[in-house]
Amino acid sequence: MDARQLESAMHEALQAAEAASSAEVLEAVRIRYLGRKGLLPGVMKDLKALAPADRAEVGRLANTFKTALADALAARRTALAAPRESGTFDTTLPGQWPRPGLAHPISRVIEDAVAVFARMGFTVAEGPDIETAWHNFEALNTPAHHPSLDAQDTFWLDNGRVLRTQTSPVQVRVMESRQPPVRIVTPGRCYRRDTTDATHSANFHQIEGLYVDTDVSLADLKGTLAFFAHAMMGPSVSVRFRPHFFPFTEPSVECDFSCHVCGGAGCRVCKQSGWIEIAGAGMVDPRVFEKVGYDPERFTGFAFGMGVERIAMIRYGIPDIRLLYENDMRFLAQFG
Ligand code: 2NL
Repeated sequence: MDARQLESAMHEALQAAEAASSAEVLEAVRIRYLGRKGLLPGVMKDLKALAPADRAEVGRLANTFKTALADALAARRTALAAPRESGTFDTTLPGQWPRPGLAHPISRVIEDAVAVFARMGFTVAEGPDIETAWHNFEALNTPAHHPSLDAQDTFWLDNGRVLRTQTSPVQVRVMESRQPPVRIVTPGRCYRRDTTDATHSANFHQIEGLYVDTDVSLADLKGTLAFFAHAMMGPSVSVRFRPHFFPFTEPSVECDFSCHVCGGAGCRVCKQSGWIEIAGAGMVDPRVFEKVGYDPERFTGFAFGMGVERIAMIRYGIPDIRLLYENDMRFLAQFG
């Protein structure tokens, strides 16, 4: 075989390597040219028969052929093993499903609580986050010297207004705008100048409730919160009421739920007491009725308030309130 023939065989071989459609075809190309009985070993064996000048040229060309073909075979082998190029659409691949969205645990608790109170005839009322001192404090019988008015506890704005410290001002606004019967719950964001730690946040949420009519009693309050406890935490949870003080209710109570983890026997969650503090409540103080223009001789009512984050933490076993505000999907995705 002379140099010209060898050169054309090399082009053929390189083309065949580049066009090989499978690993098997590629291996057949290798065997045809580089195999023991292939073209190139044959050329090397026949070198001796050539004239010395031709021998040098054909030998050099045979070496170039060998290296070039080995490179082409390796490149094609890699390409055949690689995933399909983009642009080819593999209809057998599984689809990519978007992850379904889910409500934040704070929203979940608000939605569930509102649904429970709706079954007892309560509707939702909302109001502004920036409140007058009248709606946030004075109408609620909270005297000007009360510690909750202190600038250390409340965000006061330059214009004399406040970031509401509870959602009761929403209830004051409803009472100012219409006569009883009133049966409302007020979920919403509240603000206090608390230093952040595992159980405190300067921004937090509350749900308050208000029921005013003729002949509303403390028994109605107890029944309402007991129903809420069962619906929210399960039928085996019971409630207890202990005397307390709030400026806006008289008498005032604190409402505890029996521990849903140990059933009241005592555990880490309830700090061995068997009970968990959930809500503050009481009969609306007649002085509040006077301030909003309700006849305290004709109407009675109860009100209650509870922290949404606290209920979420108890319900889902969340150890630190800050986890609720970090928007970390590794945390939030657990509450589907
Ligand atoms: C608590 C205590 C409470 C109220 C809120 C209220 C509202 C009006 C009139 C009278 Cl308009 N009372 N709200 C009553 C008792 C307790 O909240 O510990 N909240 C987390």
